[in-house]
Amino acid sequence: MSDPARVAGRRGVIGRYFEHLPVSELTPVVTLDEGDTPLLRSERLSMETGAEVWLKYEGLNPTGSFKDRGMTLAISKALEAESQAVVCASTGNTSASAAAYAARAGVRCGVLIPSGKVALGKLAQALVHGARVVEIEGNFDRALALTQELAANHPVTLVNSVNPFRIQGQKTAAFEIVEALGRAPNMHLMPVGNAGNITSYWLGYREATQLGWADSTPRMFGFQAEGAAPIVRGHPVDEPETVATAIRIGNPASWDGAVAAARDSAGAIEAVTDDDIIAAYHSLAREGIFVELASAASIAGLRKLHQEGAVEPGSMVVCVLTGHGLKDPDTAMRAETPLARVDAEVTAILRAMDLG
Ligand code: AN7
Repeated sequence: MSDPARVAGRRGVIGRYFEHLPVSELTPVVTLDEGDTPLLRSERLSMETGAEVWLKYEGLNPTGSFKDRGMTLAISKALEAESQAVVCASTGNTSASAAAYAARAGVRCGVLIPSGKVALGKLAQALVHGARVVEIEGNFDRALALTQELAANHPVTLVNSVNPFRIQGQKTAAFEIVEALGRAPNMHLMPVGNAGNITSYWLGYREATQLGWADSTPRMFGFQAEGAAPIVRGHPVDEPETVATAIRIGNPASWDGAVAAARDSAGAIEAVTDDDIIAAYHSLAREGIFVELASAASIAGLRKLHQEGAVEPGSMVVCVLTGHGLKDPDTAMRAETPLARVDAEVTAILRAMDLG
């Protein structure tokens, strides 16, 4: 089969990092041209912390989250293995991405989600791409256990990040950061849910040094929400709770990967409060950057480390913004500036706009 990704000039993460991923000429590449996302400098956060703060805006992937980097690989490999169907459990973004890439590949997709805890945009994506979406009364951890059980006994491919191809695909974000900066940052900050992504970044940064693209690796800092912080507590949390539903996870599958990343890089896994996550969400929005709540955990974490005196002045810091704000319109509609309704008349309109 021809490889349309490379014919089109090496686009998508498989096209651009072909030599560094477990693919061959025989792999049918399923891509939506994911990756190559912006690395934005934040003047505000740089001023606030005294560091040089860069934001890896993963919300600009095709389905609006970082999951696409891993999903292009997981679905391509599923197709290579002639799988007819894929399944996943999800807090939302994995299901949106799996549904889109499965549709692209022409394979069936089944999704298991915790009832009432998936943001509207993510659910809409899974449905519109034709996935069979099933809700359970139970959290993500239960859904993942059930999906793993199901995949072990039926001819379907599991595309959660326990699938090693997901981790491989997601490491490409670290490659892009090193390319954009010409070096590795001093500190790398990100949200942690099921802990696949921090495992991926740590792999990517280490490979970047082995390849000679960088001569150091960053200290890795992962942030869980206070009410869903099993790694910080040192034991699984039976009933995780947080406004950041994407990371409402009590027993992360890649727990060991997260611990190793923090330990081996002299970093840490820490918790941030829902209030601090919400504050960070609004301050990013006021800087023109729209993310979902879970992504704002990176910025809440940056502020926490800064307050603890752990951010060196002048050091280079990358914060990952994992998902787009449009994923969760319900949260956005509770914004600080409410919608105004006035008579169709210029004076009243100006007054309502604070302009007259
Ligand atoms: C926006 O979609 O687990 O630590 O099922 O959607 O790699 O799990 C999503 C996780 C961070 C945490 N930010 O990443 C799912 C799911 C956003 C996310 C995370 C998720 P991991």
